[in-house]
Amino acid sequence: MSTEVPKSHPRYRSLITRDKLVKGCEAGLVAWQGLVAHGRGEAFDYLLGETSVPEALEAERAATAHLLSGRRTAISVNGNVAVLAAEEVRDLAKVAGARVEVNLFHRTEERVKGIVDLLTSVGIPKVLGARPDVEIPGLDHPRRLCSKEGIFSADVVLIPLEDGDRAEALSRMGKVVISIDLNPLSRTSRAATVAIVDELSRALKNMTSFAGELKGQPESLQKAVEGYDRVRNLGGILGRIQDNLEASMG
Ligand code: PTJ
Repeated sequence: MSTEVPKSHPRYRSLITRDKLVKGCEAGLVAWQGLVAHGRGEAFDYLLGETSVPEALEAERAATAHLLSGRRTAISVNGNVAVLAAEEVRDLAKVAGARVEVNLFHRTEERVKGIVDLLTSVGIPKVLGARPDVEIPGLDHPRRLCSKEGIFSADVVLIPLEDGDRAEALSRMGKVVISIDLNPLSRTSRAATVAIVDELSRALKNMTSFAGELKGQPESLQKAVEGYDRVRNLGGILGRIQDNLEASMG
């Protein structure tokens, strides 16, 4: 159930996003646990000023350069990602030539089908994940199930809102792993090759614009990849959170 949110409400965008997730749960697309995960993300976004901080932009540029340089690339989509950013996934996949694959932690065939249908309805021509044909080694939960044509054979994988387990397993497979996770302390952010600490929709939109800028520019691609250092970048993010907290204490 949700109340009509007036546009004048100071937290309008945040409330609308929550409503989308609640409706996604009611429609069987978002796992109930996705609401909890969103709340954690929101808290970190608040601490970062609800904006794409310079470190996030640097990581997004590096991540886009990896996507554009990859031999075979894939974007993994779960329930939260589909409901919050189906169009942004479509736009980035198109410009980067990436495959799109549904991969769920709380997997049921109904949820997979609903999410595939949603992604197809926004114009993604081929959505993988409904018929997994291979398993990611070292994982015991349903996220191990994937498609040979997509995530399994990709050398660069974008995993928004992921659990740390699979991020580590994909890294062990030698892939370039790009995470989008507002929690800079998560195992996912620490296991990724490039850890984007930014809100999902903002991050995907920024990456799509970077792709337009970097495409066909081999020197810029190389510079963006080589100039990024995950540990330094995450340290910068934590420094910003600390500064924001200190500033708010007056
Ligand atoms: O759809 P399913 O079944 O695959 O399940 C999806 C969830 C998200 C429930 C599942 O992957 C999960 O439990 O994820 P975690 O381990 O809670 O990790 C999600 C991470 O995403 C958390 O660290 C949050 O801080 C972060 N997060 C949540 N919402 C956003 C976000 N980061 C960026 N943008 C968001 N909108």
